[in-house]
Amino acid sequence: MADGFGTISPYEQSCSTAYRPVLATEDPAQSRPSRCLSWTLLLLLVVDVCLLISALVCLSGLTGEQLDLEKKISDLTNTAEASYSKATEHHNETRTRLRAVDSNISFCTEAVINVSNSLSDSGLQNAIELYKMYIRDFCSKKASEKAYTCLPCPLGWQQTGRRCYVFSDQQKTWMDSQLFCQSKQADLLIINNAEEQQAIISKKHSSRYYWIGLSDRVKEGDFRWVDNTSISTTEQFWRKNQPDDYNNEDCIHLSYDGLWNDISCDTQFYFICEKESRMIFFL
Ligand code: MBG
Ligand code: CA
Ligand code: CA
Repeated sequence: MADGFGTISPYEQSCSTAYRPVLATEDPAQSRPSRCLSWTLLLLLVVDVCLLISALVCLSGLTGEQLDLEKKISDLTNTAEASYSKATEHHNETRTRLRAVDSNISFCTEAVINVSNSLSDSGLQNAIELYKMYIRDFCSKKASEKAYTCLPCPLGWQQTGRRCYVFSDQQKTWMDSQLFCQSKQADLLIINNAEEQQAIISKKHSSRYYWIGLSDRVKEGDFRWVDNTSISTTEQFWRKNQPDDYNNEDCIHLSYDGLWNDISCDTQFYFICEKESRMIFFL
């Protein structure tokens, strides 16, 4: 067995993958575990060194990236700080300017009022007069035409020739209706002829009663329009057997069919206001 170079026992081969001769001088019972340990330690050391080297390599890379990142953050911080201080500067400047403008506003307002006063006193009045002159000239040429360009009804009123009508959307007593019309520079409707009677019937709501400007409130049987003209001067469109002054009926309304009836003036009905169209701008 002892050939100077030693022999390999099955035990040793199982401890290490590497081939390792056992010296003849060695006591195999004692040296086998310690040799196996040293080989294992050596292997561990090599592995550790490798790990350490790779860790160092990684760390050095990380540190480089970290440094880059830190630099970027610091650059950004500097830029943001610079922008902020610039914005603050602008803000302060704007505030100062606004204060200056503010103090000037009251002065400007006064100036504008003065200028507009002087304009309405002289220049503006002249301009208006000139404008009126042109309109008058224009309208005198238009007068022969049937178009009432220069004689319009107010907004919301219905126009038939020079007559303007408005049909109420609320119900009132006869007197309140007349007062309402007067507040619109109008009167309750006066029906002058059959043509107007027909025009009104065609415009009115078919299922509503409407007050018209006719009554015998002052003297029983003496029917007068709100402009105080007598009914005898105009055509009449009474319902059958009306007027009958049934229980003191003094005010006249249009029935569903548009024919006339006298009824108590305190009844609440819809009503029709009428006024003449006027030259534009009241020239
Ligand atoms: C009503 C009239 C009323 C009175 C009454 C007489 C059915 O019509 O509205 O005013 O005239 O008739 O019966
Ligand atoms: Ca009456
Ligand atoms: Ca009646």
